[in-house]
Amino acid sequence: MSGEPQADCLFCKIVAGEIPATIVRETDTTVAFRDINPQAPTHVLVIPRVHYRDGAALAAGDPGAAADVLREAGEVASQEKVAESGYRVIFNSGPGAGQTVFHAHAHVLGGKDLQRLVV
Ligand code: D5M
Repeated sequence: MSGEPQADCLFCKIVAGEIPATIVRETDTTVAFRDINPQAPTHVLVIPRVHYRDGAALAAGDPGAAADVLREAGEVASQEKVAESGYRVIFNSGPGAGQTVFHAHAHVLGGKDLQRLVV
């Protein structure tokens, strides 16, 4: 559990503006930016400004921010014009699931057939 910025966290640095990112949307509680290694024509990460290690920890520690991340995932899909054709929202949780950055983030993927996509 946390909530506080972590000095060694890449996504906390993006929130703080210390590392550049291609930001597509921002709110008081979230930042959405393009994934550096896109797996689909639309591949945006939505992160809470607060630091929690994964989506479940975020929901437990700050349920409002977790809801904001999910709402923003939908807003990103609309803005990217993939909401109608269908899109996927993924939270990887733990190294065994492929999580590499331990600041909660939702992958928003769309713009191609996603049925066999793994990120
Ligand atoms: O997803 C972590 C994702 O974060 C992975 O798809 C690459 C992306 N990433 C890593 N560094 C950056 C920067 N600097 N900008 C944008 N995207 C980045 P995971 O679910 O942890 O595997």
